Amino acid sequence: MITFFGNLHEGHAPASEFYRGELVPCFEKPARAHYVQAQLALRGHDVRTPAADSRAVLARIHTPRYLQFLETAWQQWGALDTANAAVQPFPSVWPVRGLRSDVEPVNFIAKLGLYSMDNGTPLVEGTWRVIKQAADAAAHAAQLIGQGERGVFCATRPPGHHAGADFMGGYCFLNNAAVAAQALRDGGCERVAILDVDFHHGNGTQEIFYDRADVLFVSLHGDPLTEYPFYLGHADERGHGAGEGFNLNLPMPAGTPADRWFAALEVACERIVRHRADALVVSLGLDTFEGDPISKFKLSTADYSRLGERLKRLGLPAVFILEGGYAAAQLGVNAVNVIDAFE
Ligand code: OKP
Ligand code: ZN
Repeated sequence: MITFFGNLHEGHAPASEFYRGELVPCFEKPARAHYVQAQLALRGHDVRTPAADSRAVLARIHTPRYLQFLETAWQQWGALDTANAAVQPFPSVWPVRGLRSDVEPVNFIAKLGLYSMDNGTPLVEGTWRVIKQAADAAAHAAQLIGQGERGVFCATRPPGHHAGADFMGGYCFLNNAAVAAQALRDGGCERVAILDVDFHHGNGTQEIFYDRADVLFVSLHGDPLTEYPFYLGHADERGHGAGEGFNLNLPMPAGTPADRWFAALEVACERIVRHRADALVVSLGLDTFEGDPISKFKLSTADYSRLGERLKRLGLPAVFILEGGYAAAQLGVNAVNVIDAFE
């Protein structure tokens, strides 16, 4: 399968993130991409560097002030103090209910809070270049589908599905799946379906398409009552206005085994078929794996082949976007199992 690999990805390598109130090494680390790259090479895939420019489609997904902030954030942080070059900025205050988010503060940490849903999305000097290349890959993949390709895999990091129109969160900055879906629409697809199989609900993708009927969003994930992102992803979120009925959440409890997960996948596939989509975007998180250090489903390595086979039977051209998956040493095998079975 044609795959896009972000050769700049090592430029986004934050040292630490908050976990249970302490700073720990980041789970979302460059080694994840190294393992995927190695497995793609081993199995003879056509690995390319993205060459499209996603800027126009990014402007249709994210707000101007959020894009402006992301692109200049590190420079703004560094301009405050020469010592900041060696310090990761984290937000510490957020405009929750009753506070104003229409006025952008001048204070950098306050701006970071305005554009964040959590303190779990570390930003470093190289972040913009890396996330822009991942979005470029998503846009390029959609172009290739428009030219008749059956499947394209974006083996990029960091993930994107928690990023909303104007905020980062959950290691995500730019919503690559949304970029792919919008680029497919702009390239002539009348209806697009997004299937998000990451363990965590894709709150950003849901939000971006919530009032639209042209892009169906379907997600299988850990129940937000107990799992990140906590504040979105319930079964009663069905879409709004013209988009009513075009959002389907299938939350499942922690500990969900493979047979129950595949039963939910059937429900998801039935809804996608009913949408009569021209193309599919798969938010391919592999953190449903039984060995994942931060997630709680029980899929095995062989189950990822089963997933790829089931998606193949939908008969739709598909863009696969790498999302989560933190058992790094197994990530390559699990991800490429999906891709190989789909082919
Ligand atoms: C991103 B993706 C707190 C640790 C938990 C939230 C998990 C983000 C998962 N710093 N962070 O959906 O795989
Ligand atoms: Zn995840």
